[in-house]
Amino acid sequence: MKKIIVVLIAVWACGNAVFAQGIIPKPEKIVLKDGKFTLNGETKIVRATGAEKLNEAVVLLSGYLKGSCGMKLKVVKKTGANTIVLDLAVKDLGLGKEGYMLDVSAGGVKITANTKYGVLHGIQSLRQLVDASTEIPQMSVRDKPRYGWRGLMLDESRHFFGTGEVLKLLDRMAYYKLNRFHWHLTDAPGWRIEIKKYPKLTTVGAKGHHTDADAPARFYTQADIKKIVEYARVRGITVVPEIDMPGHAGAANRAYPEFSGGGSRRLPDFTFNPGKEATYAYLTDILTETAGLFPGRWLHYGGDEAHYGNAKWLTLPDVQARMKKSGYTTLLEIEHYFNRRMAGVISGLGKTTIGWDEVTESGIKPSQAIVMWWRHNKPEALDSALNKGFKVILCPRVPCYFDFVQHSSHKCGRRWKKKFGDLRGVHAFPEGLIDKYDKKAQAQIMGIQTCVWTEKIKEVKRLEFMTFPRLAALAEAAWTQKANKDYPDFQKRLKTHLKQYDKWGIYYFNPFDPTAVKEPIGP
Ligand code: TNX
Repeated sequence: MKKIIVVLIAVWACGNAVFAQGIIPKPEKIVLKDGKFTLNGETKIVRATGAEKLNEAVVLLSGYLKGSCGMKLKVVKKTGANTIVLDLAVKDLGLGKEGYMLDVSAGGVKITANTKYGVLHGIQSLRQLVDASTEIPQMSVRDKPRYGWRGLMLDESRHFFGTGEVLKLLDRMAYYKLNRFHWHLTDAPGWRIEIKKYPKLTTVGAKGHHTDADAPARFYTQADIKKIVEYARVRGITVVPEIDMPGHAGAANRAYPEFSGGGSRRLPDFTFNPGKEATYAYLTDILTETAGLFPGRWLHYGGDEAHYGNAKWLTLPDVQARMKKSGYTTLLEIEHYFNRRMAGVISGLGKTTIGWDEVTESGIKPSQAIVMWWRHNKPEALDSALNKGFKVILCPRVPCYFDFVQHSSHKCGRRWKKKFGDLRGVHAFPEGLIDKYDKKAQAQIMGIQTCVWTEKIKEVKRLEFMTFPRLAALAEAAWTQKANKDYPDFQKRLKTHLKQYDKWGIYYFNPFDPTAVKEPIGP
């Protein structure tokens, strides 16, 4: 009796809206069938024989179902009725590295994919179905992503959120099949990554944030980072650290002023000194330690906005000497020299460099680096990167920066000549922008990501408000093929997801009722 009550409560807690097409991002193909499969306390999870690589996925799935419905399902070896089977395909399914098949029949659920990444995505689709209802309509789903890079960048220099928030964000990214977490860990207000060789980077550099220069030091220890990287890995997410240079170096320069290249009145000590040999040794040490903490293929070294605060370079003897030696006459040339040299360091560490789109003109090789196109007002920068043969990640301010407002009524957040990133605009991206490129250029586009800059985001409530539900729209923009995108249909599915946000306690913007919650105003 007790068991029945537990199961009944569990079923109720999962909600009762049966909505098969409620999956976001929208799968490539769903064939709905008659009948249902009802998940209950007796359902068992099966990891197919030989698919040892799915052991972690089994644990993940069973945790999700417990979280969603309170059911602690048994994991067994034998397939049978009332089971959820996870399997790796023996023969190529034609769904690439991340695609999957999800079959719901009277006897249960089966998820099959070429790799564990595909199985993980299948699990997220199942999780969304179960979140909507334990009565799952019978269906067969064949799905794969449009782009391989589906990312979110979080700026934790301006304001620091901490391990708990990052883990939550990673889990929500996984829910939406996003697979790259780009971590902006260094900038002027604070240095957030422990580097053992240079302890002052955190004892001094981690003090303060964008709105209070005297706030106590907040940063990630190497142990914290390992935990976060591992949490992400299990969910199929690669963490990409960014150590910004030669600009946005203020926090590091407070700790080690000997490597500062000066700044401007508004941005003091904005740059590293690109003329000093010791700077290169110092930054190489930092990147080497960083590379050791992040097993992923990529290291982001910023490269943006150096001209904002590099006027002092003209007065530094080391820089003058370097310029003379190399025959440079402009600051841009020495900036490019710096970019090339540091990209070489990253290559030497066995990683691929990522830089903001300013690095395109530096003379670095397209085989060595990936460009993130962010200056939406400079479409020529995207043209140039593609022409030169770079692989590119699209994250133009509008509509990809989530520090921009998402609704005309919003008071806090950025706009660019009145433009901002509303939900529809995020969902419609990158159509329109990329149509003019030929096949070859389009194939160089690795994917898209949002960047959550946090000058005006200090509290978790505001972080959530700016991120949700736009993250769902971004995920669909990155995953779903153009021909399959349908905004009204997305809105319908999103309604189910907003209910899920309520259960999770997310403070989100409700596009169907813009005054439902108060806009949290940032600093
Ligand atoms: C530009 S994007 C920046 C960031 C700011 C952001 C605010 C980029 C490469 N640089 O430093 O935080 O705008 O929207």
